[in-house]
Amino acid sequence: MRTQVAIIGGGPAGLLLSQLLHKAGVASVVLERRSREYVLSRIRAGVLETGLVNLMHEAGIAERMDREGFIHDGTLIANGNDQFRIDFKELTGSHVMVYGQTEVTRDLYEARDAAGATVMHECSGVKPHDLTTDAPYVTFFHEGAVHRLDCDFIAGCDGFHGPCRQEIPLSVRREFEKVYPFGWLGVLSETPPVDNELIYSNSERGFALCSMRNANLSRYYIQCQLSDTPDDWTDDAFWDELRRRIPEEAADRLVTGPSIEKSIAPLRSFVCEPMQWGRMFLCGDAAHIVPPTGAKGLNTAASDVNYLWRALVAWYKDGERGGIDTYSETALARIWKAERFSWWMTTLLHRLPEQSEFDIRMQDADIAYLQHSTAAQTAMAENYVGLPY
Ligand code: RFL
Ligand code: PHB
Repeated sequence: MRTQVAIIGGGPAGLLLSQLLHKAGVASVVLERRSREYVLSRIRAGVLETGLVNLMHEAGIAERMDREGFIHDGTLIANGNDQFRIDFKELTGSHVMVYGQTEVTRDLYEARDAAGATVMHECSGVKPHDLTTDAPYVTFFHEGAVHRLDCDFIAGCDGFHGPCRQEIPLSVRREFEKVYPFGWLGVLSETPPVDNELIYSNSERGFALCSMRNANLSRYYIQCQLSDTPDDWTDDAFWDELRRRIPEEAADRLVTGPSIEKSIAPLRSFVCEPMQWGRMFLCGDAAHIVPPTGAKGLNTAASDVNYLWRALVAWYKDGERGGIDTYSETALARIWKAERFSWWMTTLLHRLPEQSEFDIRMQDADIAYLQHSTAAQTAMAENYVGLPY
């Protein structure tokens, strides 16, 4: 088999890259380890920056998002019962789109199918070879046979646990990591959201987030112990704890119901440098992870895709290799800013096990500054809606 770009990983990064390349006349093959049903059953991010929304338009997959997604012009921040709003529209002229990652992925699969693209599921033993030559290739098992895919370039869109990052020799690879001493317990329920905007809440009992997918589908999170399992939390225990962590007037309005999904995610900040090695380029979670507090996971994957797609198209259409050579540098410059913002939002809003009274006063002062300073709100809003590509 031969293609121009071999894409390892059929999550949002890999599929979006494949679709954008297709629109520009560049061929690709996507190799995914899991079944399509499995990929589509993962409940993850829900907030899209304008940059990603624009890429979806460019990729020709925005129709359902434009119809069913919700534009949010602001968000609510709470500290105990104190609540204030950050007005994205007034402060930045921009907004975010609330539309689930699962829906983005579904729209991408449909577009790839409609274009007759090759997306191979349940591939195992995927391995890139000869990355520092002009003729890289990938080997893998599929339906009981060994396959070889020759290509010009390889995109490693294989998530945090994928094999591509490991191909960068240890002598050049640097990894930066911070693991947070708590997790997020998330619940999806077929109930109307408690507010028409998101509520990020710091409380004495820990962090809580009220989010949504649509008018009758809510997504809620609470900070939990890393040792907790979803089975430790009955639905009633979850709702009780959530009520205690959000402002009273919101707790009074909260509509509860059975959970239709319940999961725990650990929180981590991680960056791998460089993001390219020879003819292989890393995109998304394969290269970096953010804690979900700033809603940046999917959005940083999209910004990598933006740079890589443009660089590859410039190579194929104009023989221009500047974008390819500087991909890692360009992508990392934006990634580190998203890492900083996600770390800051996480530190601002969570209770840490070793936090002293002084640390809590610092957190309170930071939130009060955000509440009363237009400069601080503008900085928060500009990062939340997404820094320019
Ligand atoms: P993905 O979505 O992990 O996709 C990578 C794909 O690569 C496949 N793969 C392989 N394929 C072939 N061969 C191999 N050896 C392979 N190994 C792995 C995987 O099966 C998968 O399909 O990464 P991508 O495309 O970079 O997209 C990034 C986003 O998915 C991610 O940043 C966000 O979802 C992060 N994230 C969240 N972000 C938010 O902004 N808000 C959230 O609420 C939020 N919740 C989450 C999350 C990530 C989670 N993970 C990774 C455990 C909740 C969870 C549980
Ligand atoms: C979500 O809706 O899943 C969501 C929203 C905002 C975040 C994280 C997760 O910061």
